[in-house]
Amino acid sequence: MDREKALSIVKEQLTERRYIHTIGVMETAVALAKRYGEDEKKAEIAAIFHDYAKFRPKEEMKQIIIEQKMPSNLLIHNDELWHAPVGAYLVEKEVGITDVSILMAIRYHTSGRMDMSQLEKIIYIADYIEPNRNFPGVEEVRELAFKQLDETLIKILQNTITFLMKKNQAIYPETIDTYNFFVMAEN
Ligand code: DGI
Ligand code: FE
Ligand code: FE
Ligand code: FE
Repeated sequence: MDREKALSIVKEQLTERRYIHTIGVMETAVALAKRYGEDEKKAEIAAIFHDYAKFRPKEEMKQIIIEQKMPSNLLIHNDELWHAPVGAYLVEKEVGITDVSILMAIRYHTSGRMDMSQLEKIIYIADYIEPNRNFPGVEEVRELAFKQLDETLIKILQNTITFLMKKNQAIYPETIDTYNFFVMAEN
């Protein structure tokens, strides 16, 4: 699918602000793909569709999680986690994307997972550092992203986990597993 077609499909699913974020993720993901020799076309499509399900009604997402036998612990955790696996499912079903590596990058863009592929890392990182993001510390992560992917992942996971803990929020086990996996691999 070409970029313009993909963008026109996703635009209908998103708010203006989220669509602008999506363009930022797309440009960043393609730049990272170039830097690391990843498939640029796959990075582009995965980035364009990564937040496809962001604005689906919670009830619809909940039903898909149950019917499709997705991990049931999603339902006891923050509903902000749901749009990633549900998005992967809907992008296949409604848009007809069948490339498993692209669907995995969408599915794991929020929690990450142990032993992520390079494409999954690129989408996870691009989502965090795209130009419209302005969290404290994002500039440092932007620089690191073009030097070393795994160190960048660890930094983002540290920031995310710390941020959630400060807000007294639960940490999804897969987020912790991802953090542990990459920290242990480094040391
Ligand atoms: O969809 P985006 O806003 O572009 O970004 P995202 O999909 O990476 O994250 C969506 C939200 O999920 C974000 O507000 C933080 C939250 N989140 C990420 N990891 C965890 C989490 N929330 C909880 N409770 N636990 C997590 O491990
Ligand atoms: Fe997201
Ligand atoms: Fe993210
Ligand atoms: Fe996003």
